[in-house]
Amino acid sequence: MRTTTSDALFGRAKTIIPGGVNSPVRAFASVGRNPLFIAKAAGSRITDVDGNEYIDYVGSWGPMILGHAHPRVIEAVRKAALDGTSYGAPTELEIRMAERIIGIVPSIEMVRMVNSGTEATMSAIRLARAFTGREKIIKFEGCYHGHGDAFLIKAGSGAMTLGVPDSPGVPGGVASGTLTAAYNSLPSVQALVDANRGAVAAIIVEPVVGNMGCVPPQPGFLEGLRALCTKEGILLIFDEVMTGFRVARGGAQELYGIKPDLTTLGKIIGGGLPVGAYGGRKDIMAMVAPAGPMYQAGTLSGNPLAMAAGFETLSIIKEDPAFYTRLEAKSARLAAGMQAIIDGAGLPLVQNRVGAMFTTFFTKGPVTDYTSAAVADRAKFGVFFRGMLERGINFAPSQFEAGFMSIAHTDEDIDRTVAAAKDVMSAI
Ligand code: KE4
Repeated sequence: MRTTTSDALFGRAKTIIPGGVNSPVRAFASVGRNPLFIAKAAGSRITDVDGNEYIDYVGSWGPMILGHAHPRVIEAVRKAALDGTSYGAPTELEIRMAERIIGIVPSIEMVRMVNSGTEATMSAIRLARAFTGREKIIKFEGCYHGHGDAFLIKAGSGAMTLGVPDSPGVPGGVASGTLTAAYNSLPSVQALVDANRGAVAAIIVEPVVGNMGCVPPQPGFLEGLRALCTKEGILLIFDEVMTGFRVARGGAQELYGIKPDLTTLGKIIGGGLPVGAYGGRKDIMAMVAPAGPMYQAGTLSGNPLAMAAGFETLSIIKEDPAFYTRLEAKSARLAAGMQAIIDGAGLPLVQNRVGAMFTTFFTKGPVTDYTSAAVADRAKFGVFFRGMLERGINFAPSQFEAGFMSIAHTDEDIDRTVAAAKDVMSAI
């Protein structure tokens, strides 16, 4: 496929934007080719500036669960824009958005809108420290909670992809406040809690990991975290920025029946516009300014356009009782097709999937944590990624990211994806 325009734009971009992109994973650094510059998208498809069209499984890294440019979402944003783009003052739609989120996510009694997943997790950690009076947090190796200082310790996503899980620039004092455990290992968490008794404010976890590739919780893991947090007076924070409204209507907490103390959200609740949120128990959220002393603020938090896009997205999902059943059928169809290729050729690959988020790891597996994910063959994944792109299929450009199905993907899209994968994998 011809990508001369994208290549030229990348050359221009690199001179004035760090790495030529506004978020590292977009640079395709780990998959051995220049990134595509996108011109437009609709439904399950994206089109690059050279006119190449792709079936898209990135979906803006999760937000586009309805598919790109859903007409009702576009219309909601267009209508809202006619009345202004931001007021810096409260609006009724923010109340309706809060009611909608509270009505769907089991553990959220009160919620604050922010502008990104990173803002949501940074705020949730500050709130946990304010509420408990404790300072340390526990996160998991390979989990990514945005680029806040406290989280860039053995982080996943782009940090893992680029091999900088511990970023420079994070002060030692901050890093020492973050303890890291192994995902799916309750003993590793217990050991940290025992060694820091009374000092741990929160455990923050991706209830289904997307940021070392998709890694589901083993049976009992989330339940164990819940019990440990309850026993030790530690707040359990589910980072559902990716899993929220993705793996089930009420997110992973509905799917696994676990009630966290705080939840962070993002991506889907913005319908593609910049939105994050954190919420949970009323007694905890009551500490957030101006109701309480814990300060957090944002010029564009809850702005009319983002609320319009997010509210319409959640409304469309809410109106369709069969939404997640249909989404599951699409995701299962793709997984079955891929598994048939793996089994048929006896390939040393393993698929992890929870609902409409998934990863094919280039290792025999099982992949249950950072260590077992990190051994995946990145070079082979790069060959797979480039081969699929050449055949018009856009997968996540990193072995350590999840892919996303939308309700707009058709059986024809999926069958074409499987056929392309069969072709590419026969040559790896
Ligand atoms: P943002 O600040 O990028 O909106 O959200 C940070 C974040 C927090 N928590 C989880 C579980 C997340 O997955 C993310 C962001 N996800 C990545 C994709 N793995 C965003 C893509 C990117 O960094 O460009």
